[in-house]
Amino acid sequence: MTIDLYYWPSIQGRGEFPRLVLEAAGADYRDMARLDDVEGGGIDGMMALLKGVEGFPAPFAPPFLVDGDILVSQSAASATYAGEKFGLAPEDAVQREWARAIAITTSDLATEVHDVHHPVGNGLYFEDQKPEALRRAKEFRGERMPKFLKWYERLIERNPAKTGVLVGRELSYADLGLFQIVEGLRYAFPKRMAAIEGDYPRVAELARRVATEPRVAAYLGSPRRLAFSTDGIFRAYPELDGEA
Ligand SMILES: N[C@@H](CCC(=O)N[C@@H](CS)C(=O)NCC(=O)O)C(=O)O
Repeated sequence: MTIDLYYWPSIQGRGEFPRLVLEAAGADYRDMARLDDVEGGGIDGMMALLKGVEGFPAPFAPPFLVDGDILVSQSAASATYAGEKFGLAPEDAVQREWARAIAITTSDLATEVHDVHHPVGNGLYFEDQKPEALRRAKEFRGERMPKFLKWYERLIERNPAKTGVLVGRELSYADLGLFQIVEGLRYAFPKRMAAIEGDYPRVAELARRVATEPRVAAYLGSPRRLAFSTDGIFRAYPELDGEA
């Protein structure tokens, strides 16, 4: 049965976390907000579900998945659901839990990245919160980026399987999330990433490996993969970047 992904049509945003999993798994899915010609598709279809339709809990915000009568909201929960359903998750119960925690931490990091350009309020333009964004960016680049990247690096290093992945033996949705983070940070903070990426060789190698997985590579080269932009979570504002 087809699984439906609901997210804003024109940005990668948080929708990219479940989307990457669906693509990497070769899942039969529909990207609903991009499908104006499908019943229940387009932005109107997404908004209807957000308002609440009979039989579903109304999610607070996209992304969310609809799989038959199951609705899964939150980017981390959606990526987890798709990963576990389509075999891109560890089998072992302990590692399955660990993968879930990694995905939620990745979602926390995405929020921190977003809050660099919107430190005061989501409803304000970046231009209206620039001094605060500059302060936040300095702290994010100096403290938070290295802290998160070091954490991922250690997970790979200390994973007893020694297969270069974050958890378990095989590539999982947790690794796909890290790939998206690395790509996004390279886009939004190119100078900072160039300065520190070499400190996290396992992270860089894992991101490279994800990008060359045949289904992921095909997706990345397709029109389905939207470009990063200054409307998404990761935004390339040069004034927020720096080597230090
Ligand atoms: N923690 C949620 C955050 C969801 C979220 O903030 N979605 C954004 C798009 S990336 C949105 O449309 N938010 C609308 C709102 O917060 O009012 C997740 O990871 O899915």
